[in-house]
Amino acid sequence: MNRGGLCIKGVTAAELLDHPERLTAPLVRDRRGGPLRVASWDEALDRVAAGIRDAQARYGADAVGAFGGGGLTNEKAYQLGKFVRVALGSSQIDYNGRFCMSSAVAAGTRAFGMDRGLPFPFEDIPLAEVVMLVGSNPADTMPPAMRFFAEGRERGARHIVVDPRRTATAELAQLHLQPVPNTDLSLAGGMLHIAIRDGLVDEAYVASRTSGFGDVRRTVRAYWPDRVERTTGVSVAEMTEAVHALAGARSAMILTARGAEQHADGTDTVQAWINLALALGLPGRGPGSGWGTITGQGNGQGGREHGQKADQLPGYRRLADPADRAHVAAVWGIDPDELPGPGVSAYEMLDRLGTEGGVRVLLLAASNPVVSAPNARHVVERLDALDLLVVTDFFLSESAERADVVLPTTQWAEEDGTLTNPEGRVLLRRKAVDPPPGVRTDLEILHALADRLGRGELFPTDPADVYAELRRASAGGTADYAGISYERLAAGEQLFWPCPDESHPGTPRMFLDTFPTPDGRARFVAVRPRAAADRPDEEYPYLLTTGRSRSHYQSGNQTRRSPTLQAAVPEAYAELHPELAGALGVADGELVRLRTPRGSAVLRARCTPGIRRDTVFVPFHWAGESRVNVLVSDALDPISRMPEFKTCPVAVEPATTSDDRLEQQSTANLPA
Ligand SMILES: Nc1nc2c(c(=O)[nH]1)N[C@H]1C(S)=C(S)[C@@H](COP(=O)(O)OP(=O)(O)OC[C@H]3O[C@@H](n4cnc5c(=O)[nH]c(N)nc54)[C@H](O)[C@@H]3O)O[C@H]1N2
Ligand SMILES: Nc1nc2c(c(=O)[nH]1)N[C@H]1C(S)=C(S)[C@@H](COP(=O)(O)OP(=O)(O)OC[C@H]3O[C@@H](n4cnc5c(=O)[nH]c(N)nc54)[C@H](O)[C@@H]3O)O[C@H]1N2
Ligand SMILES: [Mo]
Repeated sequence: MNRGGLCIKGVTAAELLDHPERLTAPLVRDRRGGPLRVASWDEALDRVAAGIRDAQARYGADAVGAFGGGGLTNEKAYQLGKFVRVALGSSQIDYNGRFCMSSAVAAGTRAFGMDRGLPFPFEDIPLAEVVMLVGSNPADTMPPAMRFFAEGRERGARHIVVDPRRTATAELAQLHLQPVPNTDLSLAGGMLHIAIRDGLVDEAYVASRTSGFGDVRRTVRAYWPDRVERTTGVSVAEMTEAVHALAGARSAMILTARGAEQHADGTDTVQAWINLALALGLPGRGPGSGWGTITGQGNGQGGREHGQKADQLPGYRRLADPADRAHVAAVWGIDPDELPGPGVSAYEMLDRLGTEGGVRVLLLAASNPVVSAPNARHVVERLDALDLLVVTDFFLSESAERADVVLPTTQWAEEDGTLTNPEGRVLLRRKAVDPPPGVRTDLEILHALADRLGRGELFPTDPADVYAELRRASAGGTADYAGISYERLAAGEQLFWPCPDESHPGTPRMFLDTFPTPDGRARFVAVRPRAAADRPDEEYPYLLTTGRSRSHYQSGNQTRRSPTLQAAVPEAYAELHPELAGALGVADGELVRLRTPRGSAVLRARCTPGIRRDTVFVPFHWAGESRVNVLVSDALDPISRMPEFKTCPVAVEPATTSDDRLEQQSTANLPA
């Protein structure tokens, strides 16, 4: 897939396999506030099982929950979902994908009847005469995919980037639209208004393949281009140029990523871009055309298909659907009535930890919410209110530091498993090295816990066995893996789901003839901008947006331990326009303090003329004093439950007092 190309994080990932801070024995804490100490596996697992039994006896099955991650293999994500429903009998599970592409999932499902990040292969990108990337910076966040864009440009493709910053991706594009953060919905509406006004709508496609355009046509009448220009900061000329380019091309795509999606109106914002794509007749037109979302984590796609999500069963089946429940219960060998109903979303679960009706014992695997969840100070308070926090990780993350029990697990090179990439292509990752002694796989840990809860026989530990079961559980579902075997993958077949049987070639391109909606048509949905929960005012005059740095990954628990990556980008920073910095009296390289009503953070100022004057950008990879999620609002999208990671009003000032030193980026903290 990557033809040997890796990003810098991939190149350096092996530095972490035998890292001195690697966890190699379970840790337990005897009392809150006390130190973590080394324990035997039996002691640690017994402690967890006793905590589970105790909480469930006192408060009911839903008092125990799990929080997973899109970094888990398909096998582990599947097993975690099954563990919570079957071994715990609890409805309380969700995962960090809720913070990732959930708005695109919700919008894609609403519009097309199903969600697969890219309904076409990466290989189609060079076939697009025009590509519009909205809130997506793959030059930093998916460098191996850049060759597809480069190939397109070599063939003469035009690329348009919509981003409040002039990113490395925008540098490569022919056109860069630089909107005020959180105004994409208006921008897409303004562009659709122009498309209708200028007769660019593909009327035949709209008539034969879609429903609901009438409502949308009426709604976007109100998006006068000059009004949209005032809201978004993108000129009428730029909007016109962009929409004419998309409409005039024989093949064109609109791709969104987190910049468009991580908003409290993220679902409607993605829908607004899908509405534009549908009006121009792009989805299902053929190779090189369509709408897609560029998924993030290593298994961001597969991790969202097999039951880590609160309302979901494997294969994209739904917990609320009686036929889906019956199918999965039969594979699991249980009565469908034993399956709980849907639970609550990631932030809602975190928000209620330790409260009446909330989770009291939390199993956390493959996420570090102390750093990555919004309104992070509040999340820490909630984690500390638990009866028992159990964290499975290979390094002591900021979340693991607060745990009562820490269970050491294997890294990517130390076990087999499959991952599903943003195109729906299933990849088999083979074990390359043995794990350090003392470490267990996530599957072995789930088995040992299930065993203590009387259900061990339902939880195999060999990834091949788990995957075989996953194939049966997903058979006939939307994300159908039934025909994708380890053997076919090992033999080099390129397989995209759905793939219903072993003779099926898989499905690289979807929607060519029909959409999986009841009437086979894609749905337009009329959407309107909602007033943001908070707007800039005198106290908080600027807009904070957050995202990524090329050299660090997510909460930084892995990349802050890589000597090479630490040397490349040693500390947290805030990007500011030189004029804003000048007005504040801050020079490049000095410290600034950012404040919102939720907290404050201190960061190194990086002055760059590539960012809007009203916007400050901070990557979220750091802990301590520069943990930006302390500032971020927990307003949630009403449909996807995605938090508002990408904008909030912020105050910026020089950091001058003695307590403004950057806190040491502690990574050690291992118990003696
Ligand atoms: N180096 C690196 N690569 C990664 C990751 C990492 O942590 N580090 N994480 C992986 C994961 S899980 C994910 S989800 C992907 C994310 O990949 P991307 O979505 O490409 O990454 P982000 O930096 O979160 O956001 C993209 C861009 O959105 C812009 N933006 C901010 N606000 C707005 C807005 O209101 N509108 C628009 N149009 N744009 C806006 C930001 O300036 C930013 O350049 O990256 C993956 N790859
Ligand atoms: N402000 C702001 N916040 C954001 C975002 C943003 O753009 N801005 N982006 C959001 C997005 S898109 C995402 S995806 C999240 C990501 O944020 P997190 O969910 O915190 O992701 P990671 O830092 O990758 O955390 C994974 C943890 O699990 C461990 N781990 C890795 N693999 C495994 C495994 O196989 N098993 C186990 N047991 N542990 C493992 C790692 O060591 C690490 O500690 O952050 C979200 N938070
Ligand atoms: Mo993500």
